[in-house]
Amino acid sequence: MGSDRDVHDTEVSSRRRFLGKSAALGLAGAGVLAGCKENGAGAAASSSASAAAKSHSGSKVHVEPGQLDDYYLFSSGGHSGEARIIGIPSGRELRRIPVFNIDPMVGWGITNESKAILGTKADGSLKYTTGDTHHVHGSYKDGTYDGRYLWVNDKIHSRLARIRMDTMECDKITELPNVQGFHGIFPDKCDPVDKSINHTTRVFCGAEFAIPFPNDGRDLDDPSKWGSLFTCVDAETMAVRWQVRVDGNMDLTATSYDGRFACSNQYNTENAPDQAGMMSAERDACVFFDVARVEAMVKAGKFTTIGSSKVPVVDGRKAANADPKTAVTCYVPVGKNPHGVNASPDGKYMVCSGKLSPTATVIEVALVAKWFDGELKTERDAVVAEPEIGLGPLHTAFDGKGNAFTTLFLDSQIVKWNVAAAIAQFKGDKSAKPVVDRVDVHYQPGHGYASMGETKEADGKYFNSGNKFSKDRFLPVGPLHSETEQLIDITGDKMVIVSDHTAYPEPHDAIIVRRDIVKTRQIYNLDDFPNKVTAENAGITRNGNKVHVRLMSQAPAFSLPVIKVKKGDEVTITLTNHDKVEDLTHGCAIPTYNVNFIVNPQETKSVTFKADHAGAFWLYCTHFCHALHLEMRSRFLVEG
Ligand code: CUK
Ligand code: CUA
Ligand code: CA
Repeated sequence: MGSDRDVHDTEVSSRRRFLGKSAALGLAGAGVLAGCKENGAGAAASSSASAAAKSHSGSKVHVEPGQLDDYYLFSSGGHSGEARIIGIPSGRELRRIPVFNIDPMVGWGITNESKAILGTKADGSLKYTTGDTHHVHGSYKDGTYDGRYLWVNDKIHSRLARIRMDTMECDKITELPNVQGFHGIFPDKCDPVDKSINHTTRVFCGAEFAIPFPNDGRDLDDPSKWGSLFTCVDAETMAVRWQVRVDGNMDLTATSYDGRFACSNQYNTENAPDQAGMMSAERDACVFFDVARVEAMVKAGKFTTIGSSKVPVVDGRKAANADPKTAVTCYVPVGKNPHGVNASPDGKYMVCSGKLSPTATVIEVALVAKWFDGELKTERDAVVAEPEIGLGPLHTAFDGKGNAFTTLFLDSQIVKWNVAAAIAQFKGDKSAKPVVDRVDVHYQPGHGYASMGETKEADGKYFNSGNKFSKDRFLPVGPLHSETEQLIDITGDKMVIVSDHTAYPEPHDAIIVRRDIVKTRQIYNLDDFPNKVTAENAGITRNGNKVHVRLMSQAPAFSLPVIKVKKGDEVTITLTNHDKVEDLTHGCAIPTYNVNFIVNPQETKSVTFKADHAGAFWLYCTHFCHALHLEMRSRFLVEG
């Protein structure tokens, strides 16, 4: 196996020489940038990796029938608009969480309760029915996950959603004002002023696209007037607290462990409206926000507002922040068009992956603090390392033992490199060799994430490579392929790919959380639902043409065998599931009326619709619940 790896390394480095820096630094070969690697290289990679998997996997990742996984992987779902839960190491998909999408399985986007969270127009229809989720992050306490919340972004409509981890359901969605291309999110880990508040109270949001302020049709032909805002959302109320206007754009977001900083990598410091312009500067930046200073500005009334939005907007542009001692922002120069910024678990560093530069840039958080204190000459002096790691670095994860793992999109590799060695090399130590190991993945990795890697409890067990192309890895299923997620054992010096699993297009980022942190409810609590239906209020009430059907389910029956309404009525059906047995879910579907949702044990949901056509329709249970599941139905009769 060792010689396989050596042969392969040679092959890869010659390919790198062949591509040269023009591919990394310029526009050369759109196909290369798009990840169209030649098949030959791919096939070679494939055979060496499967040999590695054969020699190493077995019991390590095979979770025996009846056994449980060690970790939860919480993943975004890309333009499916959802979030997902996967067991690690098995790769078994455990659940999908509808967020910005419509999901008839649970009734998301169909029930009144989910519509209220998603947001409706004046006529009661949904404001949006699509979403594009990229980043899932969890709430923190003491520098690690506390199992309360997950947050996920919607890039299309600039919304932030929160998921309760006890039920794994979205409970709030906030649309961010005056931004577009809301991409990076990260919760804070500690309060910037009151250190006794060492849990998440804010979520920071970076916006990629510049737009006119306000975006109401003005300045359409003058992009020089457009801009991007960094947004802070309250973790509990989900209200937008404040925004900061920046020079350039934002991409990914990270937060420091001490609570002082949020930061965002910028690939378009040029503020260019076109691709060539976005790649014109030799360096871009990672912008740091001094959170306490921003909040002091807001408190002191030193802000503006945009259009009808009441959210305070603080000026974080360079011209207004020339004096470090009062600045709210610090723009640290990094490699060209970087992608991804990640905090090391020791709290010391932020790592920006180069993307168009074959490097990663290591920024020391304490030096950024020094800059804000006026004790550092230039912003660039906060950079303590910039190792060459390979082509197309996108995202970096950590093992908690001083090593970083960066996805190389163009090289189709994960590179393991040592942060201390990179720093030594940067200082001039010629014997320091940062790169420890490389492994081929299949193919073109985007995000990579390590077990507990975004916490102080990073345990260095697993790294998951989220690959953008799978080609020959699975049975072909038509022109649209599955994505591959590859699990890598990172406990040893050498990385070992231990399994592949599929992913429905297209997850971006995920977090891997130890299972003991996640404490879910077994059933719902009846009293959590103000509109619950009990024996006391069950039945049909009418108020003019508004009919309220209060229904109960208990296996294997609904409480009403017949529900009769008149054509033209506005019908609300509220259904409470009175079963208390774990996993005993019932469904409620009405043919031709587009009603389709489930109620879990002790849960209540409702739907409202117009009975606009007459006839007999069987309201039936969709979720297999009992030997008499098929018989579990009521007659929904609409008189003409
Ligand atoms: S982004 Cu998709 S691979 Cu939205 Cu985090 Cu980098
Ligand atoms: Cu109730 Cu099936
Ligand atoms: Ca750029």
